[in-house]
Amino acid sequence: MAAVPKATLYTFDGSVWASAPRLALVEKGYASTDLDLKIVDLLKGENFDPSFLRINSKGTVPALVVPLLETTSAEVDTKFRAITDTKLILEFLDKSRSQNTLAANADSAAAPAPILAPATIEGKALSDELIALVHEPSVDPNFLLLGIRSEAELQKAKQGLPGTFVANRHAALVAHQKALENSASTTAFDGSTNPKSSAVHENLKKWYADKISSQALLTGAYVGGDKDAVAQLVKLTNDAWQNVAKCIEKLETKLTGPYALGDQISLADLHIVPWLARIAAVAQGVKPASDPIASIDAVIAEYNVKVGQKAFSERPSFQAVYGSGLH
Ligand SMILES: N[C@@H](CCC(=O)N[C@@H](CS)C(=O)NCC(=O)O)C(=O)O
Repeated sequence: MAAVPKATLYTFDGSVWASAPRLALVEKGYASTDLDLKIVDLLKGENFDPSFLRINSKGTVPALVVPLLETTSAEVDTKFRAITDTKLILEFLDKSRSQNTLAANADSAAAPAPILAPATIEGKALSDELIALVHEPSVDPNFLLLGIRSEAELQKAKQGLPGTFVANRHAALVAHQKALENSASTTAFDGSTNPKSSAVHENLKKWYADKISSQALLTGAYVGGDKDAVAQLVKLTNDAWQNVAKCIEKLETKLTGPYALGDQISLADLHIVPWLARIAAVAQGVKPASDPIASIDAVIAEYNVKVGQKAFSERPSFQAVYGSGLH
């Protein structure tokens, strides 16, 4: 029997936003056989491989590749589409589990899944607002991981995970750029050039050049020993932490409690919890917490988030994603 086409979630354990669909899979009661998980090691810069960029041209996780229903029959080759935005991935996972559209062989006898989308127009407006708040570029949790509040912090960060991350990413980008420059992918066997592959080649070259320049500040500070870059990074990091404090204050006024929208967990929690977890992890100096639940509570207490996400830390989904430490 031909294998039934399944969705594939591209993920990485240390990723903030990939943690959101990982929480959702548990909350929705997906079985481990419902979809394939593929690890893209961000620490090694695997998200910059041309093979991954063909799946997600943004080069980010999470990415969910789903079979198109109209092509999941034996007669036609299955076509797939990629969903590359965390919010859309969660909405898709929420809808698919009750409708069993994620895999053609989804077990229709499985227990009904909770609906995570808010049921009312007001609920949806608040949910969208909360989700947008934690996805604001000014409180980017990935920047906070690599940010430094002082030169002394840079020396520490260089020795740890942030240093490895920045250096590996830069090395991967430069290696891909070099490989493209040296490759003759535009020339076919008969010596002619294929305009399509030549355009792909040019697009990729531009992608790597743009990405390298978007990382220039981090690379300059961590790898290049550039004093101006260090000073600028220190300023941006301190600004970002001010923004985090404001964001937490805003969350505090808007969260209903005990979950974001009230008594039931909803999509908004699955965005807020990974954001708070990263903030907590960075605030502790990026070391694995021996007790992740106590540490997230400590950050919430420090910022005086009254309702916070305390209730969430007792859930099996939280244990599955953060049981061995916040990230
Ligand atoms: N706006 C995107 C952001 C996703 C994102 O930034 N993912 C991070 C991991 S948490 C990533 O893949 N970073 C790799 C990179 O930017 O090179 C979303 O919400 O899905």
